[in-house]
Amino acid sequence: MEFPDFQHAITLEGNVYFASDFHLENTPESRVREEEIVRWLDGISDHVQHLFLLGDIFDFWFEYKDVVPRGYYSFFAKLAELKKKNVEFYYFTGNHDMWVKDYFAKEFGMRIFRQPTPFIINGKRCLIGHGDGLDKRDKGYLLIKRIFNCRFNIALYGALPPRWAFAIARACSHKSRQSNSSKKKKLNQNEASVMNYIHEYLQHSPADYFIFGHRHRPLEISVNDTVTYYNTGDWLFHKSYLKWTEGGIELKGEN
Ligand SMILES: [Mn+2]
Repeated sequence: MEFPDFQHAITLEGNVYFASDFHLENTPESRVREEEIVRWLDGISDHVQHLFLLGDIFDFWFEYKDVVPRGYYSFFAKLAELKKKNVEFYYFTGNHDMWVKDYFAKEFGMRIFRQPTPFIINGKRCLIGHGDGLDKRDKGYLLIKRIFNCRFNIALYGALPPRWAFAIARACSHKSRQSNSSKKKKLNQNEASVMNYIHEYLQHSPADYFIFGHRHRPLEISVNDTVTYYNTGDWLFHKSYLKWTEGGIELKGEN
């Protein structure tokens, strides 16, 4: 398990927003969700300077050399508009969109991150990530993640006709969501593993804030007197996000 420290942290200042787990897909329900997200982005467009997308933005994403998945036109149009206003984007890939390659970097100038990464934001040390695979005891998941991240395997998958590739992905994604929603015990275990990671991290390096997604629960947890763990929640149920402006940090959304 790696504990990246703040020696080479990326430093930024200003109005910063964080959101995750939109789980956009090519369905009517997702279109409704997409419009809600676009309205939210529209509402913050006059003062947002940095936008962090903390993963699982798409329920499944796979980009081919000449082709990207259908849909998401309004979302992309809004991102393009924000880019024109010089908003900086930071895209952390999640377990559902780990196969993001260079499309978002090239089209929207996004910086892509695949691991928890240290930032110094408005003077505070923040460790930011999607938040999956933080439990080193979860060997099964970490192995699957390694297999899926292997370049050769990605190339093999890319050789499948898109119709098969997306059918397989849809089946896997729905299965994983079913097992996640039915096992409350697992949810609490996941919470404990995030807290374990944070405590271990703090033994290695000081930090002020830990900001993750993935859990689909908006959370603000005091780790101790000076350290806080925020979870951005999701847009399937909570429409939640983290807002960091001159007034401080606020977790917004439907709880
Ligand atoms: Mn996730």
